[in-house]
Amino acid sequence: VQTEENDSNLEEFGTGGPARNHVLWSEIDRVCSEQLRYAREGVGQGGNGWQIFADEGEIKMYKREEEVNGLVMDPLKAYHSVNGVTAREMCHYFFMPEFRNEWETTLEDCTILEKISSDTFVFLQTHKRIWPASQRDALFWSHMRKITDGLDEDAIDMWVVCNNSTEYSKQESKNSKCVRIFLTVILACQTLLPPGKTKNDKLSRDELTCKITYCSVVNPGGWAPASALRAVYKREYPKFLKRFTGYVIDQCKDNPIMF
Ligand code: 18C
Repeated sequence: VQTEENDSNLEEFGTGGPARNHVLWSEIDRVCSEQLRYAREGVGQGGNGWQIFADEGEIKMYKREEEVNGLVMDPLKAYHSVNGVTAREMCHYFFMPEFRNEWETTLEDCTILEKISSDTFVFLQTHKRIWPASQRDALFWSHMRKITDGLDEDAIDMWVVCNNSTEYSKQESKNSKCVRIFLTVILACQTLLPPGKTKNDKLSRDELTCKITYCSVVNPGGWAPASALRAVYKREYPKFLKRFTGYVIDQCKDNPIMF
């Protein structure tokens, strides 16, 4: 990961902090709230277009088949539940760029274009090429915050990371043949404890459960055959969720619990 701009703001995570004064802040705040509302909407009983496409243990992945001007833009909604980590830990490893290469299998290069604050960065990512399609890249802001209202009844805390494409930084692709994709992603995590326990109790990691909702919409930016694209995400999304959560569990297992 390369850093092109540095800023040493060290405010508390999830407060907005200095990011509040940034030109992107109103968009970041609005999109995070919208995405959180969207993540909380269920997938219903199949009547509203959500179809399950991956069902492996705790992982359930749903898509809605949508095309705009012939481009596949199927929204994805995935659920998972893992033991041994907190919501904050899960979001921390998703958000912090220094870990990304270790779990993100489609990544070729990740550059931090701007550190708006310690919980808000702008990234330019180049992804691996799938022959014969053009290589893709993405320019997006990423924001991590703590959520204090509307938690599930059994949850003790909630953290989210929201990623959303932006054109605010007119950064060109690193490779002139790259097609820019547009993404909107939310990772929403809640921590659950055994009945009667609180985070002030002495806890072991096997008493922690992290309930995850991951939603994404990726606009491929330029034409790609629908069947190939659907085959790619059917393979890549379950691979991502298993690998990422497994990575976080492994990183955290010998560390003190971070709420
Ligand atoms: O959310 C995830 N990661 C975050 C941090 O990186 C961030 C990034 C999201 C990028 C998602 C889009 C990546 C597209 C890359 C092209 C595919 C390369 C595959 C290479 C395989 C060897 O939010 C986790 C993201 C999990 C990504 C799953 C794959 C989604 C595929 C979407 C298809 C996009 C069009 C590609 C055109 C290919 C045509 C056949």
